[in-house]
Amino acid sequence: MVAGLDEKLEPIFQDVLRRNPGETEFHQAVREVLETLGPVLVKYPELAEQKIIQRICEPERQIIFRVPWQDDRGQIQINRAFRVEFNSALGPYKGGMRFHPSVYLGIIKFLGFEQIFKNALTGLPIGGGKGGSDFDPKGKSDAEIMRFCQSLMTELYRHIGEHTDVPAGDIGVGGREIGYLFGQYKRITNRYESGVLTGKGLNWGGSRARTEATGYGAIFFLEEMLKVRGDSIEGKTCVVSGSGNVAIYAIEKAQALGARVIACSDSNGVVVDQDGIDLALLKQIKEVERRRLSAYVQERTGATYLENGCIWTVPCQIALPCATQNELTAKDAQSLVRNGCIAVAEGANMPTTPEGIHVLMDAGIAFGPGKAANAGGVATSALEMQQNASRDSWSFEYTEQRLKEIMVNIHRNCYETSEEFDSKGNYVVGANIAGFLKVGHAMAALGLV
Ligand code: NDP
Ligand code: 2IT
Repeated sequence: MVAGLDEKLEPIFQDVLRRNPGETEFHQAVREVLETLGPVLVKYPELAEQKIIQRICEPERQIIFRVPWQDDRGQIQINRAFRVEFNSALGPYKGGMRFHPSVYLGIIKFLGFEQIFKNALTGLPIGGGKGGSDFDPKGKSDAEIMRFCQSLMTELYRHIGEHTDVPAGDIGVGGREIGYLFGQYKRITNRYESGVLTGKGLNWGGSRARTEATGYGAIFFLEEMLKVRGDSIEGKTCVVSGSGNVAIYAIEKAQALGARVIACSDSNGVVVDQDGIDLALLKQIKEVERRRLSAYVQERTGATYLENGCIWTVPCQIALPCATQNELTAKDAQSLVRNGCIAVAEGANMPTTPEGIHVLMDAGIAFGPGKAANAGGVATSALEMQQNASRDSWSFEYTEQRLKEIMVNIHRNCYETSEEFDSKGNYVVGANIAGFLKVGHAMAALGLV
C-alpha cells in the first residue's frame, strides 16, 4: 500500500506521468518526494505560488547522444549516452555517470531528481545532475573501456566544466573510467581543469577518502540513527548487498566499528561467511582482479555461495542495500522484520521499493533513505572540488573528519525537520522536506529562470 497524494499535488504528479511516459523509476522517485510535501505547501504557500514543485520536476536540460566505438575485434559498436542537467539553483550540476545495460532516460532522470535533494542536504554548493550509458563494462578489456570513454567524452566535453556540470562515478564507473574521461577532456580542451570531474586518482587531483566516502558515510548516518535509539553498531550482525565501491567501504567501516558483516552479493549470487567477510580477499577479487563474487568461496572454505540467492533472507540486525534500485521489496522487508532487523540504511539510490519502505517503517525499523544516508559520496566530491579550486590536498584524517561532520549534520537536519513536520524519526519525510526547502527557497530567490 502506498500513501495518497495531497489534492494540490495529485495534478502535478499526473502531469509528470503524462509528460514522461514509460519512465517508471522517475515516476517512483517523484512520487516518493511529492507524498511528503503536502504540509510544506501549507506552511510556505509562496512556493506553491511560484510553481517550485512543477519546475523542480522538469530538468533544466537533457542531453542524449550516440557513442560509437570499436571493440578489440575491430567491430563497430554503438551505445547511447545521457546527461540530465536537472537543477542548478545551488551550484553547478553535480552527479555521477552510470555505465550499465539497464540505463535509459528514466533511470538517469530518477537518479538526477534524487541528486537535487541529496546535494542540497550536504549543505555544499552543488546542483543536481546525472548521466550514463547503456554500455556494459562487464567482460570488456581496458582498451575497450578506454575507447568507449574517449568517444563518450568527445561529445560530453562541450556540456561540462567546473562551473557548469561536474560528473563523477556511479555503477560501472570508478577510478579507471574517470581517468580515461579526464584524459580525453584535457586533450580536447587543452586545459588541465581538475574541477571538471571528481573521483580522480590521488596523484592527479583526486581527494583522499573519496573512494571510501559513500560507504563510510552510510555507516556514519546509521550510527546517528542508532544513537537516537540509545543503541550502537558495535556487535551487531549486518548484511550488505552488492560488492562494489559502496558495499566494500560500508563493510570496512562497519567492521572497524565492531559490527559482524556476514553477507554480501553481486547480481549472480550471495556470499554468506559466518566468520565475518574477509575484506582483504573481497578487495583483491573485486578491485584488483575484477572477478565475480563467486570466486570468494573458492578461496575461503567455510563461506557459502548461494547462486541467485536473496541476501535479505539471511538473518541480520542491520541491513545495508548497496547495489541498485528496487532491490529490496515488500517481501524482502517482511523477512528482515521477521528475523529481528532493527535498522536499514540505503547506500544505493532508491534500493527499497515504496511498499518495502512501508513494511520497514510500520515495523518501527530505523530507516535511512538513500538521499540522506548515501550523501557522503557526493559531499566528498564537493570537498574534492574545494581542494582543486585552492590547489590543495588534504590528509585522509582531515577529509574523513569533514565527511563525518557532514553526515552528522545531515542526520540532525533530517531528524529535526521530521519533528517540525510532525513525523518524528521519519527520515523520508525529514530528508525530502529539508532538501526541498533548501532548493525551493533558492529557486524562488533567483526569479523565474
Ligand atoms: P559498483 O559498480 O562499484 O558496484 C555495483 C554493485 O551492485 C555490484 O556488486 C553489482 O553487481 C551490483 N549491481 C549493480 N546493478 C545490479 C543489478 N541490476 N542487479 C543486481 N546487482 C546489481 O557501483 P557503486 O558501488 O558505486 O554503486 C552502488 C549503488 O550506490 C548504486 O545505487 C549507486 O547509484 C549508489 N551510489 C554510489 C555512489 C558512489 O560514490 N559510487 C554514491 C551514492 C550512491 P554486478 O557486478 O553483478 O553487476
Ligand atoms: O549517487 C551519487 O551521489 C553518486 N554516484 C556520486 C556523485 C558524485 O558526484 O560524487
